[in-house]
Amino acid sequence: MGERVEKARELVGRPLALAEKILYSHLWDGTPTQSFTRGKDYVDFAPDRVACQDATAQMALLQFMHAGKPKVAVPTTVHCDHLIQAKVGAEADLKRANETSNEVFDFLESVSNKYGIGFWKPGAGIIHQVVLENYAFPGGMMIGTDSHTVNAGGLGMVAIGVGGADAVDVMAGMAWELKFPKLIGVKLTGRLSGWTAPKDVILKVADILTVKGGTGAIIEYFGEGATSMSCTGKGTICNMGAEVGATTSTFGYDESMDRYLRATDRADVADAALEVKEHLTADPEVYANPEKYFDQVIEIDLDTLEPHLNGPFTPDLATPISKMSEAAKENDWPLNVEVGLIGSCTNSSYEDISRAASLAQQVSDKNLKTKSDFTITPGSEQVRYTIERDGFIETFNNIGATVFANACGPCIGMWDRYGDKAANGPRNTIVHSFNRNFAKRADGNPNTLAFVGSPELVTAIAIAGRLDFNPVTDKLINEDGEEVMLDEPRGYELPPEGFAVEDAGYLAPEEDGSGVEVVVSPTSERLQLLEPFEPIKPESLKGMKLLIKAFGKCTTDHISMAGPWLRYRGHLDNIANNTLIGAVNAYNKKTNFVKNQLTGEYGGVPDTQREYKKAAIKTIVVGDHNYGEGSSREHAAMQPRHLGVAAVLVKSFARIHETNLKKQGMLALTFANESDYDLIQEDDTFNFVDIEDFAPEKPLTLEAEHADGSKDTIIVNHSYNDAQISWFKEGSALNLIKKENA
Ligand code: MIC
Ligand code: SF4
Repeated sequence: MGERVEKARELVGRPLALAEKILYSHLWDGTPTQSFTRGKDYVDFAPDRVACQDATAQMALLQFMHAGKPKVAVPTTVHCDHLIQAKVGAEADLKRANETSNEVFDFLESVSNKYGIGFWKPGAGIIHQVVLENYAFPGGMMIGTDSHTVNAGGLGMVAIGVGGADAVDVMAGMAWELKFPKLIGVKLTGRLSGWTAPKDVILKVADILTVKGGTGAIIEYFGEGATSMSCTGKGTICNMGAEVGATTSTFGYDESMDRYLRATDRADVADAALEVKEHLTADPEVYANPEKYFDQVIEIDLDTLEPHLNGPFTPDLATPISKMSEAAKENDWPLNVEVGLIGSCTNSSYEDISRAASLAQQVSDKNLKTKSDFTITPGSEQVRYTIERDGFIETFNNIGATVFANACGPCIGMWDRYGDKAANGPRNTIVHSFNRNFAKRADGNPNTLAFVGSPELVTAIAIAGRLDFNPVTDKLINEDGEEVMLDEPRGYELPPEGFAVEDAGYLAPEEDGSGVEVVVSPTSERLQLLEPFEPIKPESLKGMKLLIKAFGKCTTDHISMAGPWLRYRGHLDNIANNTLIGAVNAYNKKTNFVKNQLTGEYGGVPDTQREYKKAAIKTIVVGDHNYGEGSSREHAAMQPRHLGVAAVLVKSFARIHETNLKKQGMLALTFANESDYDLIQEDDTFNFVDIEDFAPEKPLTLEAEHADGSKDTIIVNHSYNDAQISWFKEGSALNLIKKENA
């Protein structure tokens, strides 16, 4: 690493930030030979590891099976966490998941075994927590098929969320391409104390940057406030960097990381890191004069930072807790909090749980009664086992908590809160320490307002039962009718008696997996082998129809909803039946109700699109800013592709989704002139007039023919390079890999 960093410093001709050191020391070609322009140059990288979770691994591995390789080229793991529904509690829920999803778990286990992939069984924990505990290491680079892979930045990595097709590149031993990111520096002055937690740092950053402000950038945190914070707290901040669209976030190596590595049984990694520690943080000049080296600098003073709640429906709508009373009144947010949920991949460290437990303990100490329901989803079996040993689970049980399985559960709609009545559920408020709060995300109910806060604040609010409870200033009335205040949360950075676990839930693959058979039943409704996509022919890009013009926020949850649909993640044709059903039609403001131009009738998006497909007519999807925000799920690209959508034209894209569209051989385009979005009409027919000249940095021309015979010419931009244009021409990136390996 040292040699490569020195070479990079020489080529770039100035001191380097940590992110640059990691990027330049992971070039596919080895030692750097040129300096790259941030935000412009596409660069080939060689990540050290890959991680996949069950909901995305199915598609990733189905694609990998086509790559023609006997084994994965870099260490890879699969984690079963998303497919476990939270309903009653850990034990029963896990049992049910093992019954209902055994076909998928068996598939993932056998593919892992065959191709040399480490397998983490259902119940072992959530991918990002397990990665932080076992695999993340300072100065490393990894990719993962989940947007919150960025969590590993807490241990000083550059860890990036990608679609499955990107993971296939790396697993197949090929380079992984990324546009060299821009750099945002966040200087943390002061220190966290009292009620303020690491979560509040990222809630504040989300307020400043908004859901798209980090797009194309790596956020690097530094300053006294960074080094004085725990490693797992850093993980939380990096985790939620996905919510501002950042490529990833990271922190320089410090003693908190050393402590965490040693506590998680990796003294060897800590020792190795110490030997190269000057390369595991930025050059001193960079943090001394950040404005000179970063594209943007943000400063946050932790001494004055207040606890925040972000939401509802978007993670960047930040309200400091002291302003919540006013904000809730103004917006008519229900003040009664029905459920407080802590845990998830974002916030389930020993520190988080112990601090939350110190509040739960005060319920009995001060003779209070917890007003809201309360749930905990531990991030890993190791954390769960340790907090149980240390009595915290009992403390939570005493306030009537439900402990869900070590899995995603309520964070991704796998929360059976309303049975089959979710769609028309009542208007209500919940608070959680997860990361996303898009409509319907937790419980499928469009009328649930979810607010994101630290586990400490969520616990305090659940005790009080009110959204506007400010534990810093407000009193509670206890069961004796006395006024009491909650003491500030207290906890432990790491378990004083060390971590412990009986069965962490890991299965190592066989040394030689060539004999392992992978079976996919042709009649399965959960799994379906993939058929290669046919290239989109230039002729078919004339006479296209509009499928939907999406209005406002259109996240991957709107394009390919999770929750009940997670069960079809391995079956492209079945999951395609949810395509864009959450997107709001700009012409009637309804969801899943679009005009079929062939019949003039209105119907659901997937059905309408299947009609176009039958008639061999390609379609186009139009959208607003940050289209495809959120998840890494490539289903959001593969489903429209499978159904015959050829182009997605928007004001701007979220990074992973844009790449996913390109990888699947589609056209991902942006309006050169944003206001042209308004020119698109419901009955339009589209012609790409110069697609034959598709070339890097050359805009394309789209003609929109309106029903009255008039026409508009719309100039559209794209960010394809030569290689990506060949994905389009071959039908998909995978088709190209297959051709090259044939
Ligand atoms: C999420 O948090 O949205 C998910 C579910 O973890 C997704 C992955 C998926 O859709 O399977 C993500 O963040 O990438
Ligand atoms: Fe799972 Fe939620 Fe984390 Fe996504 S954000 S990995 S759904 S816990």
